[in-house]
Amino acid sequence: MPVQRTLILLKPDAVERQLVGSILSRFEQKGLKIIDLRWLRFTQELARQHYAEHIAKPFYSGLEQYIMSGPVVAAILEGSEAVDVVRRLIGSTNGVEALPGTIRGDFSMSNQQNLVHASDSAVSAEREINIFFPKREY
Ligand code: 3AN
Repeated sequence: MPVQRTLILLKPDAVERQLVGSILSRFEQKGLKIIDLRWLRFTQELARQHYAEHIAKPFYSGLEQYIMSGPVVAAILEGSEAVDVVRRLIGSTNGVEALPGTIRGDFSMSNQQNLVHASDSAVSAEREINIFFPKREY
């Protein structure tokens, strides 16, 4: 099984609700390795770059407001099949529908304030890692 890297964001609601440690520990307990980690605040430009595929959608302006509403934590996680493993751990987009045992299933009741972003493919992971961690020497 290929070792992959993927990008996660702990979104403003995760930081506000003081769930950063709990969420990061889920990934660590699973066996994923944190390769890099940083705090940042989204600008409008960064939101447009990161959520480029959603700009035309009706929920985009709310999404942009939400992601800019407070600090976030970005991290690179590494492990076997990391992209799919992390997507399964976070659960489906809407916290109301996400299964118990997943991060969204256990901690979120919203389809927007759903705590975590994770890259949805290897191609997205590479694009997103380069956005948030552009100067890597590892
Ligand atoms: P996921 O984060 O599960 O990959 P995407 O990529 O479809 O979901 O959506 C990106 C983000 O946009 C979601 N995490 C959520 O914050 C927001 N979002 C998605 N769908 C909706 C919706 N119908 N209404 C409001 N916000 C949404």
